[in-house]
Amino acid sequence: MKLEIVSVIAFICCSLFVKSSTSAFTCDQLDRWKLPYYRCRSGDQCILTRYECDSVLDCTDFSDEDHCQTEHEVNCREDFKDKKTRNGEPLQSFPCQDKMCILGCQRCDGFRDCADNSDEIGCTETEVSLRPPCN
Ligand SMILES: [Ca+2]
Ligand SMILES: [Ca+2]
Repeated sequence: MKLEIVSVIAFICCSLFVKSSTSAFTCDQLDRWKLPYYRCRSGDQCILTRYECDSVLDCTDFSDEDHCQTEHEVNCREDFKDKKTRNGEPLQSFPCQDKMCILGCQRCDGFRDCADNSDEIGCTETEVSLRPPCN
């Protein structure tokens, strides 16, 4: 029991910095620890509630982000506001169809970054192969 409490505290502290740590816990654990969580549509994966609609894909089936248009619009405005690249140019964003925002360089890079895959729709093979990696 004591070990579990220590684990919960460690988890909460670490998860402030390491988002991927959510995958290390099962629905049963989050349930037992009485932490608010969101069950991904697939049913066998759970994430902390605060990762639902945070504009980052956490569920492997993307269900934590596919119903969040309003939140995405707000996050998009805030995430890219006054952001500059290393060259001092405004950071480009790409709006997914569901209003989630990704980096402009993630469009047509061959990887699904939008929950609805709209960043990879209509891309030609040449476009994908010539796309330089984001940096
Ligand atoms: Ca998320
Ligand atoms: Ca992409």
